[in-house]
Amino acid sequence: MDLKYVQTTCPYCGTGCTFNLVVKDGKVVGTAPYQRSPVNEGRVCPKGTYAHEFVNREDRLKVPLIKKNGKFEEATWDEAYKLIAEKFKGYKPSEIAVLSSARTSNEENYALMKLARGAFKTTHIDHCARLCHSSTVAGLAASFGSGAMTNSIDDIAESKCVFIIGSNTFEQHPLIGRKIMAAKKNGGKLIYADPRYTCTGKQADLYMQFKSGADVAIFNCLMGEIIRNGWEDKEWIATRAKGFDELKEMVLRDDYLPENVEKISGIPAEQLRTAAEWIGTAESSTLLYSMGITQHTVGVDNVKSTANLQMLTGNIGKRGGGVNALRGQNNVQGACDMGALPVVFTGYQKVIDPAAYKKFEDAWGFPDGICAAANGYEVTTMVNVLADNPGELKGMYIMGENPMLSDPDLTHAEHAFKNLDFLVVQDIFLTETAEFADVVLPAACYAEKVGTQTSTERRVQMWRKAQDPPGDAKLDWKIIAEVAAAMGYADQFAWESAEDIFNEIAELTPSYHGMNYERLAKPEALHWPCPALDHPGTPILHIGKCAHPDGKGVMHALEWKPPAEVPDDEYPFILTTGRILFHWHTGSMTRRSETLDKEVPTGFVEINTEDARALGIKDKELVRASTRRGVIDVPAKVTRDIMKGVMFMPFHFAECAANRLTNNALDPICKIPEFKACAVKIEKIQEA
Ligand SMILES: Nc1nc2c(c(=O)[nH]1)N[C@H]1C(S)=C(S)[C@@H](COP(=O)(O)OP(=O)(O)OC[C@H]3O[C@@H](n4cnc5c(=O)[nH]c(N)nc54)[C@H](O)[C@@H]3O)O[C@H]1N2
Ligand SMILES: Nc1nc2c(c(=O)[nH]1)N[C@H]1C(S)=C(S)[C@@H](COP(=O)(O)OP(=O)(O)OC[C@H]3O[C@@H](n4cnc5c(=O)[nH]c(N)nc54)[C@H](O)[C@@H]3O)O[C@H]1N2
Ligand code: SF4
Ligand SMILES: [Mo]
Repeated sequence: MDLKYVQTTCPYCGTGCTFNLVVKDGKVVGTAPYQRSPVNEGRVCPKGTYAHEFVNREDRLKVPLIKKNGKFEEATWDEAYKLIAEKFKGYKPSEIAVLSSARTSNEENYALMKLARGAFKTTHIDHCARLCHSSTVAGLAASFGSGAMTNSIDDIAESKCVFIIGSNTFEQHPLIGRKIMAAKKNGGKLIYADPRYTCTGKQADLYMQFKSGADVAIFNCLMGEIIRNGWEDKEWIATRAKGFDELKEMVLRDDYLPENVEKISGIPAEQLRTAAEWIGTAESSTLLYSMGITQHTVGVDNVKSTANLQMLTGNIGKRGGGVNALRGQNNVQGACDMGALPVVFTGYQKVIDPAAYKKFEDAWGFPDGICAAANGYEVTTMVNVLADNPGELKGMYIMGENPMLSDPDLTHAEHAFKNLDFLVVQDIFLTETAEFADVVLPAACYAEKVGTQTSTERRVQMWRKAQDPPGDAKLDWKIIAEVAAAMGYADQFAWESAEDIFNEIAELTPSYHGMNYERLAKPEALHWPCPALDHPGTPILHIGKCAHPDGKGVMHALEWKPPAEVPDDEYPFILTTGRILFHWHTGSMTRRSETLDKEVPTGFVEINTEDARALGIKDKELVRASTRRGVIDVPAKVTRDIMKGVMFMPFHFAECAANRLTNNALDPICKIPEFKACAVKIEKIQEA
């Protein structure tokens, strides 16, 4: 048989595994191991194994669609471009909003950022990082001066104590899970804190179960214990940190004594003492977190707390240490790096910094200038503005996001999107959001592209083309360049390849400056910052000094605050939401993957066994879940693995969408919604 093997990077999570796509007669038919990647060494999780299954699905988008009288009709690319250009030229820049995509490459995010700021001249560009790690970007930047995972994935295996809080690593970053097992084999201890006894928790040496929303109290308690026992790293604090005295005063308060934090969190005081001892006395201790920490109205405080603990114990800028924020989507790190955020150009160069602004204005050379030198709206603000001030935003361009299932409080989000005058959605499938669009543009998927993506450990790796896109579907960056040309900006988007775009990025972005396709094609690729062609890249950040101008790390004294909505008589349980191993977000790809869909065909709500008994609910029974925002019917999954009083629901399933229930209360700094805690009522469905 004539098979071709094309090395590429996984299109799902931020771990950044490499595998081969198997190609037969010009079509992708399977995946096969690629042994030389230092990240996954030939292994992948189920999503990687079956990452070919959605690629050639019949229902891939193949032609542009234009909605006429409420119905989609097939159109030519020229008709679609003409309509888009006409509409967007008719709006003021401030009336246009753009959502970029952590599913697409760096080159495509850069192209869309340039389209937004250069051609549409709007400041309103953002993407799903807002719903994900915006707390990390804000919190770690305040602590260290830079908002990324500090150490490499490989480095986790060297740690003598791995503390995981708010990350179900074995299901959501499975190949990072392997490094945790390696650390255990090397004699490291594993501490796991989560409201659910997940498969990650089942590997732990110490498991602490707690009520969603107690994180800052837990961190303050651990730090109080460490200081009371003299386990803090006095030298690190004296030479590298600011703010220790205030932090110390806060965490030593009686409120944060283990017995008191037991009352807030439900974790037995003895377990808190043990955790503090293991973290405080280990030769090296790493901290891993993800959405359990970030998706709260106190998300930024939670993130700063992780940094506080790691600085206190001298675990920053050190092998086997670090604050390892596990980034979610395959290229969410890259989408942020590329400036698909409302406040920065590439490499976090601020739009309001006159020097950075001039640099991009000059380099891009738009004859009529670029966007205002001002900050734009975050995703969550866009939705609120649409709902509350109809007419303020009129046109929206969405590439590779599905907010009509991933946004909090979907009833509110739908009401908001209905207030748009004109919506363009560029996707690979007709998603819930695409159904809302006026124009749908069919895009090529990862298997059809050349490009780069940046994994959670800041490693920039390549996608390689294995087959042609279906029908008339086009590369995302090509579509963007052609929209720009239709608006009269062909010269600024005259790229011939993704590599041309990458070279433009490298030119304008100090942390990517030393990268090019030749260097990135090597199996180990490069970690940013990589400022020069002879620079080897930077697997570990903050060695010797932090990224703040004075080189110091900043400790923050933080008080614990409860979630925006807490249980009461009417809504007596805490609802938390998240993910499962076999599915991806809004299911657009995994629910179209036969093997994955068969594993878990629909949603569920996890209910503690005792709570279920009190409610008279049996396993697999359809129950009604309601919050102040919505009602859904969903099968119950009765389990001892979830804390009493807490319910968990994955958000992958449109037919029982968790986001009908969630709360769009936001963190005041980073504007992330509180996906991880709201108040819910669960009832038996009474037969009619
Ligand atoms: N299979 C799969 N993998 C994925 C994804 C996917 O959709 N499917 N998505 C990717 C993306 S974009 C992301 S951002 C990551 C997310 O990766 P994770 O953050 O690991 O995933 P989640 O399930 O959202 O939440 C993690 C854990 O937080 C716990 N939790 C709930 N409430 C709280 C709380 O108040 N405090 C704390 N500390 N923990 C709490 C939940 O019980 C859950 O086990 O996963 C990535 N990987
Ligand atoms: N309740 C609840 N809600 C949540 C969360 C939670 O924990 N709980 N987590 C939040 C988080 S962390 C995240 S990251 C968001 C994710 O939210 P979204 O980003 O909205 O979710 P996805 O399903 O990943 O959407 C990506 C879209 O990109 C399309 N796509 C894939 N590849 C390509 C491509 O190459 N080109 C183009 N043009 N399109 C492509 C897919 O078909 C899909 O429609 O959800 C958030 N929502
Ligand atoms: S761990 Fe993540 S990157 Fe690796 S195969 Fe699984 S989904 Fe893909
Ligand atoms: Mo995410």
